[in-house]
Amino acid sequence: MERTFSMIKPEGVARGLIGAIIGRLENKGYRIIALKMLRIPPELAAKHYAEHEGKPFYQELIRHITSGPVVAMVLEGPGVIAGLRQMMGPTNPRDAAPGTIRGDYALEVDANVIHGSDSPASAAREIALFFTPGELGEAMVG
Ligand code: DAT
Ligand code: MG
Repeated sequence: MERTFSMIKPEGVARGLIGAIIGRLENKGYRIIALKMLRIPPELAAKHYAEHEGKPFYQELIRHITSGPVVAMVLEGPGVIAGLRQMMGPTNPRDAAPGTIRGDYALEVDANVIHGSDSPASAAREIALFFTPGELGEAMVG
């Protein structure tokens, strides 16, 4: 069964959108197999967004994602990696259609309320950054 990593960003938490966003994901049929609220430390933010290092928006991206608590989760379901990206809508909420999460809840690219892994490799990498095997319900070795 496919898994992906998702995160409600600080502005989504601050605006009280946790329930609305998670409700959509559960209504779709995706299963939440791990969930936590945390304030992301700068080192973890840098690892999570390593692909964007050096881009003009990188410093602001790190400042923003570490600015307040996020809700990080692992979702499971058939086709969940691409399916979540479809539910999120495009990166820039101005391009996102009504009915998508970014289309319904966001206005600007630097505050687009939700993250979702963009590929199987990203999903595996990001899940491992945020969750231990034990937190994923997997057997612990030793
Ligand atoms: P996505 O979050 O849709 O996977 P991404 O990986 O290209 O998009 O970028 C990561 C985040 O960086 C994105 O959610 C918001 C921010 N970002 C991307 N492009 C940006 C830009 N041109 N200006 C400001 N922030 C940007
Ligand atoms: Mg991305």
